[in-house]
Amino acid sequence: METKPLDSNEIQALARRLDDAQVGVHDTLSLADDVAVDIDDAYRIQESLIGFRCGRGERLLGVKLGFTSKAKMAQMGVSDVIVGRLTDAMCVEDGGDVDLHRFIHPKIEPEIAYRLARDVDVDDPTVDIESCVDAVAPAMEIIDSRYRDFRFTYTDVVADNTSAAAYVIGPWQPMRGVGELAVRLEAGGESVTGSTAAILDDPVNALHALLDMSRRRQIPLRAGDVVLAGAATAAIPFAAGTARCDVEGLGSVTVKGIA
Ligand code: OOG
Ligand code: MG
Repeated sequence: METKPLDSNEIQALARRLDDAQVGVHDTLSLADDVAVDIDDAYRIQESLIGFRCGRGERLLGVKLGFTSKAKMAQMGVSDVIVGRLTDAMCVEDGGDVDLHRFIHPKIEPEIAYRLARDVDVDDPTVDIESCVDAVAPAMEIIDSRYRDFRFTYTDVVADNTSAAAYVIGPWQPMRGVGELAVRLEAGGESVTGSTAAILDDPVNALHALLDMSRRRQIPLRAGDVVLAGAATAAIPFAAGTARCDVEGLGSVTVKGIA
């Protein structure tokens, strides 16, 4: 379907609708029910939404990839890699508490995090993104789609900053291969197991996917930024109590949901 790009007022209004849903902790319906949004529009809505957050004093701390594993693609019915932004308001310390009232219907998923040691010149075609990474860690992401019942289209979820809500990072280790490590996540009496190989065959490939997306979407990658490579398994509900993720040989990370 050919669509006309949305004008900047339309972009802002849709970003406002998603921002209101997040701040007011209420859901909204698919944007696609009301208006034709193409993928370029969707990233413009995400950018506008992040602008509102930064306008309230939030700081950008990194980026996240979504749908880098088949388990997530199958769970959500979306099969293209997407990118979203992480801010300090989403960062929870390892072992820390997180108030469940912040969220609409949170889920949690096991992730691998990378840390950039230097700025990445995304416009340099010869840049080696792997050499810009100095550390890797086990991590968890709390996702909280602003759409009713987590039902969204590909463009909806991009506009909604890829359902990003919170994240927690375990102990950083010097950068090394994490290509095929067993992963286990436990939360709310449920558990799920998988392998880091589920993330694009090797989470390091998420860095290459990120570089490509960052070039296309003009997303800066800066020294100190965190990169979430995407979930290794489907997400499970995040409920009151401790959630824990163990990654074989890499370490563990916990977070506690407070009702
Ligand atoms: C979208 C976020 C996907 C991942 O790790 O694949 C994501 C969602 O599932 O609501 O963060
Ligand atoms: Mg994720």
